[in-house]
Amino acid sequence: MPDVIATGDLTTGFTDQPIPAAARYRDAGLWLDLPLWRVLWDQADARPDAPAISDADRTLSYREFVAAAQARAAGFVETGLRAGDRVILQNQNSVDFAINLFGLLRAGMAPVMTLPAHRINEIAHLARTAGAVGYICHDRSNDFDYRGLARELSEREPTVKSIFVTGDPAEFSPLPDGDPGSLQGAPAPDPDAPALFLVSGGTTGLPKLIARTHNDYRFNAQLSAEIAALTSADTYLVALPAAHNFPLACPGLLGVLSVGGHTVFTGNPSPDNTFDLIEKHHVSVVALVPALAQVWTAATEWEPADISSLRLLQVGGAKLAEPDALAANAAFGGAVQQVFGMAEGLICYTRADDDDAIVNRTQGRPMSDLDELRIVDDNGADVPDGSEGELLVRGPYTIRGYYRAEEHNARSFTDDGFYRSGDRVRRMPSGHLMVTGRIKDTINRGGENVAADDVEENLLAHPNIRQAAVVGLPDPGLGEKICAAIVTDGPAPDLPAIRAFLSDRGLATFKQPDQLQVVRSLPVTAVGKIDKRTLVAQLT
Ligand code: OOB
Repeated sequence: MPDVIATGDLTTGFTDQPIPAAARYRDAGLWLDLPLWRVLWDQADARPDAPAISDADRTLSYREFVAAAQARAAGFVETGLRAGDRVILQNQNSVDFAINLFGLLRAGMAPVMTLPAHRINEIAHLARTAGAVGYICHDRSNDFDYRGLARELSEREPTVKSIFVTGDPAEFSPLPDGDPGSLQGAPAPDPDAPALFLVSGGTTGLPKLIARTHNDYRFNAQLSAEIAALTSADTYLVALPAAHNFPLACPGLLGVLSVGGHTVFTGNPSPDNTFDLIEKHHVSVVALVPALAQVWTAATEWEPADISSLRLLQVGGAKLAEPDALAANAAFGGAVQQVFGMAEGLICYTRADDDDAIVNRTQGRPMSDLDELRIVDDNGADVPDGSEGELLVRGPYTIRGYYRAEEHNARSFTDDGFYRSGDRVRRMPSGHLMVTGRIKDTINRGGENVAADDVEENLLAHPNIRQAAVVGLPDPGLGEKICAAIVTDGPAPDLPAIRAFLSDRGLATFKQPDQLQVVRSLPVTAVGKIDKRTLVAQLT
């Protein structure tokens, strides 16, 4: 594979579905062979004046949304970006996010869907791997100046030449709007090529790029919408970071657009804000991580807003404990749907007609009949139903390889194309899965997956740290908190010093240790590897 991929080249380093599998998905009517942007355009013809997207500042109808995305697409083309170019999108939850996303899609450019909490280390790595030529961000938000990040990015990755900033752009460009005429004559994208890139939760250091095609991602959104029984009467609240697969397409923004519903963005997921939004916009569907679901459940006791419009409370991203599921169902009138999903593809949902026990205890069953699941032991042999094993998956919307990551792919995929999820699960006779843990070494902190070795590598850069092991410890609010155990040479830094050090290195805030343990030595296994299981036992 070449080190540098040309602008406009979306297929170098992309692993597509084998021809027979693709034929099966197409024949079954799952793949529609349409550009992903059509999900919006089709509805705009049907209901031009219905509200499509809102944030605290404005609401756009379907007609207005299409016009804005079309102008943005033309603007991107007029500034010199080309179809097939990768562009890093790092926006807050907002109408601007949606316009930029659909502007890029409409112009045939592939957005790299980064989260507001990503910092220079992740952004630069993703930009380099994707061969990105553009970066889009807000000027500043939550006390962070993204223009500073943009400056560092353009120094580290000079190929990122087009930098657009929403708000005050300083030396960068404002978001461009152009004459939709510039889009005429552009060839339609190949529906089996990547439409956009999601970012992996990360298991081995820096995040990986997950190319989702026009066909597979539309299917993902549309079947999710069907399972959620979405209609044009629904209003969906984006309370999680909008670029994450869950609020983006499970069913999220794309699923809601596919049925002509209304999507409301907020950057503040706390109940004192969101409950008022639910009342104001008659929100019917929302997606939360378990830690937030807990907070929302408690808030129903005291928040005065009328939230009776809420009919579906999706909870996923990390394991929802059964008592929390019960409490949430009690507080929200049985609205809970458990969602077990991954940016790599497979999504499992509990269904409206599932028994209460299934909804409260399991993480759902696969969305599509064409999802192929295997649950295997350490030797790769299938385990019987009811036994624990690693979940492997293949199917109509599950990737066959990370983008431009040959080494990872050799480890993360079987020879016959199953993705090794790293999740330890058990299958019920009904087909529902219970997620019991992880095989891979990641920490799920409030729904964000943090790779232990990413944090470890950065810790080891500290002059006084000799050894470092990062583990997740149970935490009532976050699910898991990040604990760093370190062996030091010389004076040991304290937690605030460590956090400042890691911030200076550009590590994302959500990856920073919550707890620091200075130890004399780390426990090791028989072959001398750090034994994290024992370490966790020692620390809890
Ligand atoms: C979602 O996607 P990612 O890519 O950020 O993280 C995927 C990983 C899974 O492999 C699993 O380890 C964990 O997050 N996970 C869960 C879970 N949902 C995700 N673990 C236990 N119980 C659950 N319900 O997190 C994601 C993508 C789409 C929809 C929902 C979540």
